[in-house]
Amino acid sequence: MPVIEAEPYEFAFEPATAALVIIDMQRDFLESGGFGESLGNDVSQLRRTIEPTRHLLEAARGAGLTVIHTREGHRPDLADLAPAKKVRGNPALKIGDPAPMGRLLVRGEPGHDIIPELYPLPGEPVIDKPGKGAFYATDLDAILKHRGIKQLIVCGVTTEVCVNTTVREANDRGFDCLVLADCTGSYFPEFQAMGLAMIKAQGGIFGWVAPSAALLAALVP
Ligand code: C5J
Repeated sequence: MPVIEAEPYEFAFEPATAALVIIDMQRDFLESGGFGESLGNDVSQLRRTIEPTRHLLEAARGAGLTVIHTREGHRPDLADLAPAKKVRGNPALKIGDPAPMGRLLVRGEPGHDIIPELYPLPGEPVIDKPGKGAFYATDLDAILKHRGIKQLIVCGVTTEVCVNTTVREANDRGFDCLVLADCTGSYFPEFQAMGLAMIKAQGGIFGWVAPSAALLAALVP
């Protein structure tokens, strides 16, 4: 069994029961004119995650790992959008409003789609989620259980929001999560650092953290 150098201690990687989960690498979060920028964020902060994640995705596909993508967004009729989520922060542009990449955070719009660099292959499940966590109101848990998955290798954005929420949900459901530091990103450097610190603190209370190079060494011997 390959052992990955990680914090707070080594991660015993079991490729046959592991899935790569790529969280919300959508145009709405990583490109100008989308939901992330509409909240006043500097989207360029996230772009450093693309190349290491692309490299890892290629290696995971080559090694036959289960690959799962998630997208945050809502039905075009917004029936699944909690009123509290819509008005939070009193933004000038709200979820569902027209923007340069289509209606913000709405399924089927160009901005809601995954960035071209990490586009899913046919057969790779894409989980559409209305919340921050990938388990809430989705079939992710069933898909993982049906495939016998026990470990999640987690990448994506943003570290302190959807990545942390998903890792906490997964941890409570009994999955071991390894979060890849260079493949996760935040609009705020201090939240990137603390978002990872909270996962690995207290003996790995939510999971493990490692650089993608540590996992690549096990995937591509
Ligand atoms: C946010 C996410 N930040 N994918 N969503 O609203 O982290």
